[in-house]
Amino acid sequence: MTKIQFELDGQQVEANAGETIWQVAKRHQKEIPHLCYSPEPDYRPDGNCRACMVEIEGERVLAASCKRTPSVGMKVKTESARAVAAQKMVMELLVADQPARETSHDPDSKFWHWAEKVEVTESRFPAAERWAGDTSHPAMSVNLDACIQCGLCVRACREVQVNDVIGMAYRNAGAKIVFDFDDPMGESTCVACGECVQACPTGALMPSVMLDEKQTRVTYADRQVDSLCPFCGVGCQVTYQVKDEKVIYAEGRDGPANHNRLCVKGRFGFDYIHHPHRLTKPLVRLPNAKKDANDQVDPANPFTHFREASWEEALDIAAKGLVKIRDEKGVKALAGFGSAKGSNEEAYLFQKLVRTGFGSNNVDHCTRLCHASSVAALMEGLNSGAVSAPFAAAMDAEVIIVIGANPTVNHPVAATYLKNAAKRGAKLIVMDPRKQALSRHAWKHLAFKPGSDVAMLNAMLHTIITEGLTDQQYIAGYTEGFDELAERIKEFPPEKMEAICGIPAETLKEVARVYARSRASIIFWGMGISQHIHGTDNARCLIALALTTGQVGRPGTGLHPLRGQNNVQGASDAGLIPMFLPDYQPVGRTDLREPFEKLWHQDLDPVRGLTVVEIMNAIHAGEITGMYIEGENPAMSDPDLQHAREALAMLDHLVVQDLFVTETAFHADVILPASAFAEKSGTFTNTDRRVQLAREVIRPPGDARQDLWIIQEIGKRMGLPWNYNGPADVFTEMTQVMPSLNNITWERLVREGAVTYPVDDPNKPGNEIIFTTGFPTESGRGKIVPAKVVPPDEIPDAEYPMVLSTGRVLEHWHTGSMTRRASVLDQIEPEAVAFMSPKDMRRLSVWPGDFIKLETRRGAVEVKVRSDRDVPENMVFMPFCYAEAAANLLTNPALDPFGKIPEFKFCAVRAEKVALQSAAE
Ligand SMILES: Nc1nc2c(c(=O)[nH]1)N[C@H]1C(S)=C(S)[C@@H](COP(=O)(O)OP(=O)(O)OC[C@H]3O[C@@H](n4cnc5c(=O)[nH]c(N)nc54)[C@H](O)[C@@H]3O)O[C@H]1N2
Ligand SMILES: Nc1nc2c(c(=O)[nH]1)N[C@H]1C(S)=C(S)[C@@H](COP(=O)(O)OP(=O)(O)OC[C@H]3O[C@@H](n4cnc5c(=O)[nH]c(N)nc54)[C@H](O)[C@@H]3O)O[C@H]1N2
Ligand SMILES: [Mo]
Repeated sequence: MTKIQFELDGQQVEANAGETIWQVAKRHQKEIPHLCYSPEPDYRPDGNCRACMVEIEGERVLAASCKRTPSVGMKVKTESARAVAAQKMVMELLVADQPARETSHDPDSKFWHWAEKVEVTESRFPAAERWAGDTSHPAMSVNLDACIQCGLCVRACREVQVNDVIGMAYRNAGAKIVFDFDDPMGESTCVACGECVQACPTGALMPSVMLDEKQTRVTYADRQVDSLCPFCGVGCQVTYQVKDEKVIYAEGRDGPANHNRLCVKGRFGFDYIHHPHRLTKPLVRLPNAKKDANDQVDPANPFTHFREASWEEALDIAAKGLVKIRDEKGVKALAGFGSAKGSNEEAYLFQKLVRTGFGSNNVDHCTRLCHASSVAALMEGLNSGAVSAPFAAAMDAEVIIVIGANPTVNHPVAATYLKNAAKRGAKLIVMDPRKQALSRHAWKHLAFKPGSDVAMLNAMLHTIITEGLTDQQYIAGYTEGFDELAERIKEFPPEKMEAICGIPAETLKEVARVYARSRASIIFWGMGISQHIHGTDNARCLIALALTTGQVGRPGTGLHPLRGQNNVQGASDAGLIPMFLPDYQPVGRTDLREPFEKLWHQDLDPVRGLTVVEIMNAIHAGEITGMYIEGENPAMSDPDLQHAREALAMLDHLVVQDLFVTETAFHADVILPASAFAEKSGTFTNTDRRVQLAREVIRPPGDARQDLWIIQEIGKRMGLPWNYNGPADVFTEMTQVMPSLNNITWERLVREGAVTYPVDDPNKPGNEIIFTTGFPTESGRGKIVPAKVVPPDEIPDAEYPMVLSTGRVLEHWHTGSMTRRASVLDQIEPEAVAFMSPKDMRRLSVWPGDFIKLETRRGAVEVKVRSDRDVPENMVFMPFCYAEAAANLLTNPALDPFGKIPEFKFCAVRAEKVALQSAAE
């Protein structure tokens, strides 16, 4: 691209292609006033506020430098008398309409900083009449008297996050920003991502926590710390503002995954760490407190059954109980659940504790309930468990398939990129029995029958193969197993699959053609694919789609299972899996086990351990009697909770390490108070394979301690010669046995913040796109594995006629332990709800807000019902975050044979209206 030479304030300068005058000036250390323009994050310039006017020689009118690009030989003056006078005049006109700085909503805003810099903080002009404020939202305040109609919030809402809630209404002096149809913000469809608040230059939109009742800013941070968001696998980088050792606000940073964007949880969901229920002292079970699966923790009084203890005492009891079982009953009588909410270092140390201290491979974590089946299929086909390309690759794609995932709810910041891509013209295809917010941006939404993914995807493969839409060169060069697929797929013509999946054959063909023919197609998937007894088969079909069409390994193509927890990728890589040592080395392979035995100075168990649900079954069978659970809440997250809770209550010895007395901790013998995300340093690996550094923002409360320290203390007391000096030390050990971390050092992470693996060179960035030339399998080829159509385990019948599907809501995290203690999130979604189609509600004669009873073969709950047109007929959708109506009392524990994942997404349920008195009980 050619560069453009021009003159800036008498100096010869060069502009890159597309660069604006403002940007060139900035590069030359000149900052021109700007209000409606946001260089960081880089929003589309609009040029409406006119604060950035500059003089261009030979032009009669001044130009907005934020928008204007220079041409060759142009002479620009940013500091001429005319330019400065214009900049000042703009400011003076705007100041006239603002509340005075002392009483303004944010005297520290960008607006007042610029007013000060251009020396115009007072105005000769009369103030216009202003719109009233709006405090209807629990997290954000709207004060329109400070609004300068710069439109940044509109761009934030429409162009960046693509939520389309904020608009500019009315004209001229009466113009104002509105939410939806001029609704109060709190009643609008706003999803509280807060992008507008972060963008607003004047304090017209502000986080309510900073304001007093007069809407004047009273809160200023003492300091700020750069870290990450604790919630999902997107891995947003965040700056936390701290006052009096409390986190008061979170802002998005320009991380590689989020580029300043956040969602409601990341921005407003951090205060669970300050909740009065936080554990601040080790707790030991009272001798007379019997364990009873039917006894539930009382949220108002969570500490009954326990007494406080010193760390010495608690750790001794915790470790001695484990040692006793190990020595008396054998190493297989113990098991451990590590955490995908913890760091890589914690995960690594936890699995090392189980493998060397407990003595077996009975270690697992929530990945088993999550993408275990996807990983089983990916390992089988590609010998890799990670994504082939980052989610932002969607921006380079022509066709984007989102199947069995609901990213605007579960990966909201990743979803913004999918929406950006769709706006730019990419064809978005959403495949989900339920409609969702993304459907509105989609070229097609295929609302197929739940549990019929294989039928639908096989029909697509059938079309691709019979119509010759395969990439023969790719198949020949990089794959194996195609001929078998071609043979087997004959059984699955679209015309036949139509009846099973409910999508017309013509639509299936059309979608198949579009996916196969496009220059670049990418597939994103989630729990709708993985959480089935045929989850591995579902994922096999997606892999086959990519391999037969060569839609992988190039920009804009790929396979991306959207990883859930903030560190589920890292925890899996670090070996929190019963069949794999770190970096997916099978425990049974003597040659691959050896390096670990050498490094850890110990022989290791060559037999695969038990998985999450298998461990619960083994407890019932009397085979496992002791457990250590760190940062998981199986008494809410496992399927068939009654069974799981009975297992937890049956244990002779249970050690739980958490932030709260969770439903799981309630059954513990010892509870160890741990550090929350914001209270520790460590590395976390996001869904894109980015290893990112989190920094300790504040100290853990009271006597709560670092997870890493606690795991180490348990290890020492079980006889391990451990002496780690902190996370950097553990990370360094990990790099010795984990080739995935080659060329990533702690120092590099401190310097760069994030590095994507695999990395070829200490000085080069990591590889965002992998499988560019084949796969890390023995043959170097990707294996295509055909899948048969298997129906879900429990089909609706006369007794249980509807389908129960479970999942998530935007504001809550899994078992609710964190988000139901986050004040803003709990205010937005305060009570247990199930979602149903208006038609089914009419059939059951229930109104929104009525209680319904949901009953399956395993249990029953009563819950409020909400009408939702996105839910198909004959389905109930329920989030599993509500302890008072726990969805998992209902779910089916039947497992996928390969990934051992339960069928959370499908079981048979009966729904009925609850008589009023029963609901009130
Ligand atoms: N707000 C919030 N965000 C989260 C989480 C949270 O708890 N709360 N959890 C995180 C974690 S760990 C994970 S794993 C991710 C999960 O993120 P997602 O995978 O998006 O999660 P779900 O909502 O469980 O399920 C996704 C979709 O599967 C659809 N589905 C149901 N049955 C079928 C089917 O038979 N076939 C297909 N194809 N689809 C079906 C559902 O309608 C639903 O829209 O979210 C992460 N993000
Ligand atoms: N019905 C149904 N059930 C499901 C699913 C579904 O879609 N439907 N999805 C499944 C999926 S995908 C997943 S990933 C699992 C999630 O299942 P879990 O991992 O059991 O759920 P979380 O609520 O995330 O549990 C995390 C626990 O760690 C604690 N914690 C948070 N931070 C820290 C920390 O830094 N240190 C320590 N020590 N503790 C911490 C929290 O308080 C909480 O108790 O649920 C599964 N269960
Ligand atoms: Mo998950």
